[in-house]
Amino acid sequence: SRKLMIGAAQLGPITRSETRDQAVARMVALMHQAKARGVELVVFPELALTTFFPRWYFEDQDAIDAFFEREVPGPATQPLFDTARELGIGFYLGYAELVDAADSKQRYNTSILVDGAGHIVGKYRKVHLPGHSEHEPWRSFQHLEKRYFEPGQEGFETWQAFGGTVGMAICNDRRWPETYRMLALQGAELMLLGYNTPIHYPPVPEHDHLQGFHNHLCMQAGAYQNGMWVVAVAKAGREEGCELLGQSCIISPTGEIVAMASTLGDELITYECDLDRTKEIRDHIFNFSLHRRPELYGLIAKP
Ligand code: CDT
Repeated sequence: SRKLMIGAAQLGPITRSETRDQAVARMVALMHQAKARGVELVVFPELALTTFFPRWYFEDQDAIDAFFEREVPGPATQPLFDTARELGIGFYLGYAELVDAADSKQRYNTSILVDGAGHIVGKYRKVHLPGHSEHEPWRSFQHLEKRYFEPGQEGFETWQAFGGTVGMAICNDRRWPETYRMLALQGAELMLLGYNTPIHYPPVPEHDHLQGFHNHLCMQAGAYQNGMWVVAVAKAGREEGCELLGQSCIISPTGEIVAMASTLGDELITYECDLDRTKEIRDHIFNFSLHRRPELYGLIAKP
């Protein structure tokens, strides 16, 4: 067996006035808790350094860019890297990335994977950007990811780290079966994901009571159908008047939830994940090389 002790470090709300230093201090505290519980890898949420700013329409580009990082590690995030090195704990972190070149600027919803020596192992830019790109004043709050971010062009990658093959995804990616399959086809044994999920979905409010169900439904199916561990971590609770789903969880390759957060605040849940358990699924029921029929799946890859 190949056991990896993983911590899912849910964050409670981050207000608009909260500084990056304050958010990072909360994450450093969770890393110390994690160390005391034998954790080797901590997963933080999507856009973990600030409030979930796509809920507001801003015309002033400087106001938008204030939520973005031009460099990571930078002054505010350096303590996360220092703590990783000091404790020998790796982490996944979601943040808004601004690539500020001389003649162009790109903005992505990004996550990085950092090892226990404080080195960046991998970077992922969100592929499935939800929401809308124009201001829609009829909504009680906006979801302007399509306005503020470009979709990642690198797609889904995996990295050799923490004794296994690791993939990353971000929030809305978890609702798409292609995310898991692209990672699994590259051997991912573990998918790490952060999310900010409003309970209220303005276009289809009759689904509001299903947010928790859909969250787990897609990830449990994705874990099982691809035989991999899934670690999914929320920014939760009432943030600037918007209720965000909690229920951060660790899901085994059999699709079972083996650990789940029970609050809407800063909370660490842990589980010792045996990466070899992926074989129970991938050598048998979903043995890709034996049973897949890609010659019949062409439509899936067509626009
Ligand atoms: N952050 C993010 O991707 N949130 C979406 C909200 C629903 S679509 C407006 C999600 O899939 O959880």
